[in-house]
Amino acid sequence: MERHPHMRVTDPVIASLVEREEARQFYTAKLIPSENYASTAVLEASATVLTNKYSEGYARKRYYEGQQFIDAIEELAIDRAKALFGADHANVQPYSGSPANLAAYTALIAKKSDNQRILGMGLPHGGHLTHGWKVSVTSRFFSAEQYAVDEQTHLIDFDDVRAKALAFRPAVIVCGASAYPRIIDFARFAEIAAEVGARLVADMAHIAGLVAGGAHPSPVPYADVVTSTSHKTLRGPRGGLILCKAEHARAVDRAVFPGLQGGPHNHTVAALAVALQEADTDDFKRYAHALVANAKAMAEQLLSQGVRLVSGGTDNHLILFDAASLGATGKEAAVAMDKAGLEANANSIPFDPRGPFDPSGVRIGSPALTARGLGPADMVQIANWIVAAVRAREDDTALAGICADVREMMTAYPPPGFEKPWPDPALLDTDRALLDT
Ligand code: DSN
Repeated sequence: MERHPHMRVTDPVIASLVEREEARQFYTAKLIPSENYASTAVLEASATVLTNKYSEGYARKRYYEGQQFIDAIEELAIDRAKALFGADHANVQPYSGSPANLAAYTALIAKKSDNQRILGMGLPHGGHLTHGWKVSVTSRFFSAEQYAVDEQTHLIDFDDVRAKALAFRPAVIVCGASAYPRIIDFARFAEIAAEVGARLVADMAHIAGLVAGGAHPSPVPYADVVTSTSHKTLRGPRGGLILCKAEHARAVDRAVFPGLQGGPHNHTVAALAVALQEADTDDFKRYAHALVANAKAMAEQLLSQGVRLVSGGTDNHLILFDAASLGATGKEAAVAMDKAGLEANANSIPFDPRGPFDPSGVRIGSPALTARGLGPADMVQIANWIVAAVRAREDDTALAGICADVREMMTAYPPPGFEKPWPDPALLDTDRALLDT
């Protein structure tokens, strides 16, 4: 059966690029911890005529007619989000995690005359751009201060968080991370927020699937507002959501629409509803615990090979390793790994002596490989390949050899969202110029 039969006719160049990306995702070991494989059902919901509909507003209070089915879909997504995470209120319209964070801050810092200060985790210490990092609008629209991890342990330095909270008196403290391999103590953040009279925003984008599956403590009981993406460990479509306490419901809804966004992406909301139902199952709980076990297996094997890990290991889905312990920079290591079919990203490590484009670290994780069904023994093999690839970074023949082995392993574990016939691996080796012929 031919893939994408209509697109092949109307736009063969895009169809061909999509097919090649399908092949790349199928045959590559996806180690980027913020990526995953959505199920076929989630992909089906994403690719529906719901994309044709405008729905500014909320269910039964819309600015356009024809909403009877859209309302039902959005209400289902909201109900499922509230039930899965035990939240008072859910908004499923944010386009992704960054707008969700901006909406959370504007909801809690409503007026120009209010205290406009936010305190978040510094990007090089594992935080996100939108937690107040200097190049983000979150540090221009608001006044931002950043906390750090401890230089020795690489754990969040709560003395630093508290001292900065007392000195800076933020309106909002942001917790949550994009590159932090340990459990986040949301209760401790809530204590500090209460002490200084700040609101607490928890960005659980990276760990939403772990929280849903009971593999990481939930921020919902502690935070005023919880933000998330839906496409990382939660395995949904590319989008965002916000959960909050009842007292903030109206402010959050108004911050999303009309504050920051126009019409919601209804196809994404439907796909999110599908993903939330999938996440409310015993299968998903097993997945969440398995991905942590897999990350630990990979971490232990890396440690046994002399690789230095930020914080010495992992409690969650991700690992940050210092490529200098393999004699490479982060970028050199990530590029070599990519040639070997091991997809990762170079990443700053705490107190990194190098700059952000070629930092010292590489960030890897287990969510996508666990979704394919790989287990701890496979993760040991993957760790060995990572070390071999970084060591052989100048040797394209050796990297190609590892890549062939990776492809063989990936073929044995077809990812969710792919249907037979499997992509043709030759698509990965064809020249780009052939696309135009
Ligand atoms: N870009 C995401 C990540 O890779 O962690 C954060 O939003």
